[in-house]
Amino acid sequence: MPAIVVVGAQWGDEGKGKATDQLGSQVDFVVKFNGGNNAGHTVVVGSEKYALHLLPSGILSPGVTPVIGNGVVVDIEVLFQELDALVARGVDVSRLLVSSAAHVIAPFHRTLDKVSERFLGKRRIGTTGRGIGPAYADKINRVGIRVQDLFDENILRQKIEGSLDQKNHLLVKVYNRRAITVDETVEELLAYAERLRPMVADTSLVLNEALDAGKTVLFEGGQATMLDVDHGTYPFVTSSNATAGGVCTGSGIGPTRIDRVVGVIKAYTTRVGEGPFPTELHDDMGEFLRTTGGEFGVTTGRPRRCGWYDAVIARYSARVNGLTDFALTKLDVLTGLEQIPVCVAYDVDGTRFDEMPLDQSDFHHAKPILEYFPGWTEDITGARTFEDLPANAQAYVLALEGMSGSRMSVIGVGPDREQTIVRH
Ligand code: 2SA
Ligand code: GDP
Ligand code: MG
Repeated sequence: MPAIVVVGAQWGDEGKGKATDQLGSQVDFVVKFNGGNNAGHTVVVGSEKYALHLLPSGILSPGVTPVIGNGVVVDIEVLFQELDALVARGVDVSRLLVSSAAHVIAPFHRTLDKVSERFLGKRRIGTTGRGIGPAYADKINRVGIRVQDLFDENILRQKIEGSLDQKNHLLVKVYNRRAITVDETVEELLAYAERLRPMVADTSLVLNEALDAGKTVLFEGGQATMLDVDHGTYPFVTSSNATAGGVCTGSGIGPTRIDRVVGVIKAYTTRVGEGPFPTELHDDMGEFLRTTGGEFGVTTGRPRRCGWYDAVIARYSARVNGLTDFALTKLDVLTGLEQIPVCVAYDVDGTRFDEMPLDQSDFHHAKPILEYFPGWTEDITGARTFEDLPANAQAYVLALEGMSGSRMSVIGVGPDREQTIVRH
């Protein structure tokens, strides 16, 4: 399997970090192709717990080359903080490669993200405040700063001037903030340039040559399908393509090279930030899932909104990502429930929808049509084969598989690397 893609099939935090890390021992490269340090991936290895943001989760596997692709937005200050923290814990980070075409999150992007959210008030997106949207907006607006610009002060200065041109007007006149100077931004970005230089590479070339040589490359998605700027619940989305299509544009490999696309999906659903969420629970059950599942943001600490599994979303994800299989996670969190509701379709003002509604307004009004499955009480965290699971847990997985549009090849029964069932 030379090129494998791992993407989130819901609204993020499905356990992509664990899935990527778990495949880490079998791959040569792990590539991030979208997003930035808005991501929060938790990886548990024995008694050690790591929270990764900008760095690919594969960085924890010895022998793997981690790659930050051109589709990522890089906050260089955060990059070095994260690298230093891993080095202090004995992780070898020396192989990291960063695309020369990746865009840079400047300090003013962070400022703009925070002030614009405050300004939006009730209409806010609920961003992570890391400057992701403003950095991607500059990229699309063709006034972005790229990693390669950091190595020529004159070019960097010109780019920053171009980027700040209209922003200072907005900051001063609309947001009532002080203007940001070109000098301070140049100084802040140049501070890291020399340290970054040896990591910078033509990552598209490196990856294509690796695939030609028969190496295995894993592409790790940040955020998820329903947060994708094109296919998610726009405008309540992130600003990148988190679906499998983003792999090609975000790393410089062609679609014909991809062999497997795994959609990571929780046995229930969570969302952090604003936006529609048909199966959301506002009662004790929601609190149960949040507490038992530890559903708090890895980057911001925000409590995650929780609800039941949504098969309409699963089918949609299977379709827009071309999934070859699902990795179902956090099945253990449901242990102890007498019955488990699953959303099989939506009721929108009296009309049944088996697929995602065409119109976003309909999705905002969607009420889940639920089917109920019997629960189990046995502890499943020690299960290592499908047959180790109690009959009701097996039946729940098979029912989800039947309605979700792809095979469930991996089942997570705990946060540790080892707490995984692989179905052959
Ligand atoms: P942004 O900051 O511009 O990308 O925010 C836009 C929307 O995307 C959501 N988003 C996320 N959703 C789930 N998990 C994310 N990563 C962290 C985690 C989040 C955290 O792993 O827990 O710590 O809060 C993530 N990143 C972005 C965000 O909530 C907005 O809805
Ligand atoms: P990501 O953003 O998709 O990588 O996911 P996060 O790391 O933000 O959130 C997933 C959380 O679930 C982390 O705390 C993981 O350690 C944890 N986790 C992953 N898989 C499982 C599982 O199968 N069972 C349990 N109980 N926890 C899991
Ligand atoms: Mg996360």
